Amino acid sequence: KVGRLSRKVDLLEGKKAGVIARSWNHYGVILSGSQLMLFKDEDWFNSKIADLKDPSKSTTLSTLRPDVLLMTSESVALYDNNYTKYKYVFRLACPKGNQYLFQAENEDEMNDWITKINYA
Ligand code: I3P
Repeated sequence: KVGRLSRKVDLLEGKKAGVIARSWNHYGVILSGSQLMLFKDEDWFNSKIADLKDPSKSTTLSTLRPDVLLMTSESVALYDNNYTKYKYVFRLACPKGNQYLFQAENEDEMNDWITKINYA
């Protein structure tokens, strides 16, 4: 799945993350199997997504270097109804106690990310 998400870091190893990590950042996102790849530069991201679809380019997924790489196989994505500030936000809880909040573009997208992350 390819799309766009904003993310903030909520917990690091079970402890409230510092103020810098808590701010929201926008990313272009690829979920490939259980790899969640986050890319900061949207223009670069869009051009690479176009290249991936173009057989005359030799771009492959494994050549892309994400700014953030999260392995989701042992993680759980869930809707968090305690978080009410923004809509379409879900929580990703990772095994070592890191937790992230992700904001999707709409409700369908949020549900699709949750499903695909959990079943990947
Ligand atoms: C954070 C920023 C985030 C906010 C977070 C702030 O400050 O305002 O939007 O999260 O609150 O710490 P900064 O811009 O200085 O990084 P929410 O949008 O989720 O409220 P938090 O510390 O309560 O997570």
